[in-house]
Amino acid sequence: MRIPISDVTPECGRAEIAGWVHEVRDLGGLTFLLIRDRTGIIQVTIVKKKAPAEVLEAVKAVSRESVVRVAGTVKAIDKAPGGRELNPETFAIVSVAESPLPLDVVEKVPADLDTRLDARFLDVRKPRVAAVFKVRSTVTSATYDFLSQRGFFNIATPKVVAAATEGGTELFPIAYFEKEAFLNQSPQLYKQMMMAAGFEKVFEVGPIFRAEEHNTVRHLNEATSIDVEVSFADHNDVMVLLEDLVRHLYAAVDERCSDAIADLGVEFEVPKTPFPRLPYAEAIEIAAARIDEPIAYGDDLGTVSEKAIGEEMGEHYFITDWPTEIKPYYAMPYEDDPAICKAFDMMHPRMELSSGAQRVHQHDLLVEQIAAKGLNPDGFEFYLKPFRYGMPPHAGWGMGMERLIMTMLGLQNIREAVLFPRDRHRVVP
Ligand code: ATP
Ligand code: AMO
Repeated sequence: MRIPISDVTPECGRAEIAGWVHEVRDLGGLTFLLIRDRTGIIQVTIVKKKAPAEVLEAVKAVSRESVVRVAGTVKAIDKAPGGRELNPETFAIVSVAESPLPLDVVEKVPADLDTRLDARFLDVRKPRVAAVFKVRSTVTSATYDFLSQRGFFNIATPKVVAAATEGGTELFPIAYFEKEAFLNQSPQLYKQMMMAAGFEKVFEVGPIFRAEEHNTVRHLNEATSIDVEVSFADHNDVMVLLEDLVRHLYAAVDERCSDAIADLGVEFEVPKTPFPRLPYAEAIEIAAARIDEPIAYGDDLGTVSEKAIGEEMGEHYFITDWPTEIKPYYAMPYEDDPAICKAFDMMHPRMELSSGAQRVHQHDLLVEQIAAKGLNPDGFEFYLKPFRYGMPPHAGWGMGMERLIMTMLGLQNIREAVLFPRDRHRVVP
């Protein structure tokens, strides 16, 4: 029976493995093959004088990245990876890989990102690349565990919708019978409606679609958002929830993904909580003192400002108390100073990871704020209706999964955190 390569030890005596031919080195009388599966790499050593004829025949014919099944005896060898090697009694080629390969899996020749993404199935055969997705899988399951344990209901909201949530632009229209429809930018309106439904604490991990026109290293056209919404909570409550979750996710990766972290060669540190709270007005001052571009109170924070403030802060932090004017209509203004609102962004020194707010739960104020943004409240009737029949106060946030992974693992391009990224130029594979 086949066992995972990482389970093969000299104590096994005999073992059968299956995997991909990572490397072949023919030294005349001796051939070394490295065979790789999801769990690791093992050296298969063939001594020409001793090996069965069928084994020699198969090894001669095998190409790199073919799938093989090998059974034999295990021997302790210091020089081999994992301190052991397999001397085959049987060697079967299960599935042949054509040569040349579209991408070099052993990375002797570095490939550019486009070439890698075009042959993504081969690219993720590299342990260093697979490591990103092991970490991402752990982050996803740890998110479900953490929020479920705290009493959150997991919900699924529609991705085909009739209205924008995050402003009128950046929408992908789709052909939906005779109706006008779009891919959803955020579960925002639906998670809020579930507060009127009495669910109190909900979360969703799902796709969001943004028709960002430009190519940047931190924007995708299809991203994954971790969204939460909590009733009878304010912005401060959900900021604490968010920093606790981020710390928990780092700790889960630290605990369960040590191999992946080693493969990636990253410095890994679980962030300390609480994260500093930096009022927007102070953030603007820091940016103004550090950058050449003109920047004033009321401006959104661009890439350059984010970077400058991030350098000053040097750790995760929140930017709080934003001008109401530059945050979405659903953010709650302070009662004593309506020019600023109970919205926040959660930042990594490199970029924004999450936005959130206490929401407006009063119907009339919400209508007023929608109109103040130049939007037509009539288009939001389905959303506004629940606010007329008992909407509790509530707050929530959305955090980009890919940005979280990218900053956690020090990746240079957000596309590296997605198996099959969607950008302006890429819809295949
Ligand atoms: P959000 O998700 O809240 O929109 P974000 O991190 O995506 O946050 P944006 O508000 O879209 O950030 O933009 C923040 C800054 O990032 C912008 O002011 C701009 O400087 C830069 N930026 C955003 N989109 C692009 C883009 N497509 N091309 C170049 N720079 C961009
Ligand atoms: P926002 O628009 O800030 O807020 O999105 C929340 C988070 O989602 C991620 N994100 C993206 N990641 C990659 N590519 C993109 N194009 C992209 N767009 C967004 C970011 C961002 O911080 N409804 C609010 C959330 C809320 O208030 O609950 C919202 O969508 O990490």
